[in-house]
Amino acid sequence: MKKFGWMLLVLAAMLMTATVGNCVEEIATHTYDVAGEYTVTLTATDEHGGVSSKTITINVRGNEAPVINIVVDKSSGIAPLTVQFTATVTDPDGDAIVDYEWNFGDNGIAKTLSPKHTYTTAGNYTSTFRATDSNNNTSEKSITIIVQNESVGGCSSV
Ligand SMILES: [Ca+2]
Repeated sequence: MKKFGWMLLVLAAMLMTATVGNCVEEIATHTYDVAGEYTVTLTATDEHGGVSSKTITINVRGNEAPVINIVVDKSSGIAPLTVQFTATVTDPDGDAIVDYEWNFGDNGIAKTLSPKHTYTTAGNYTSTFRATDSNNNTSEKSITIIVQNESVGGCSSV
């Protein structure tokens, strides 16, 4: 019984050594320039050659492009067709929107968010809104405007 008591004492001492051990704190800094998922592994070796490692995953997000929403009051009609365009633009990172432009697809351009544009000639036009954030990331969104001649689908007079 006494021998068993000594063994418990030795076991307790061993556990204490393992728990207390030597604590080493190292601070390392590293900058990730490119977006992606990175695995970081810390490996520590003690004086007896015992090795232990721990791995964590670092997720690096890049600059996200502006998010655009566009609305038109009509997407088809007879020429001359005046369309009210409305764009809203936000940036997921909170970057400032430094440049934006409507390109109406008929060589017409506007630098406002909500322009009106009149199509004078029949045709299918791709109207595109483009926005750029302060980190030079650009996105765009398009909508098709169909402009018809007056005679298309209408009645012809004799
Ligand atoms: Ca951004």
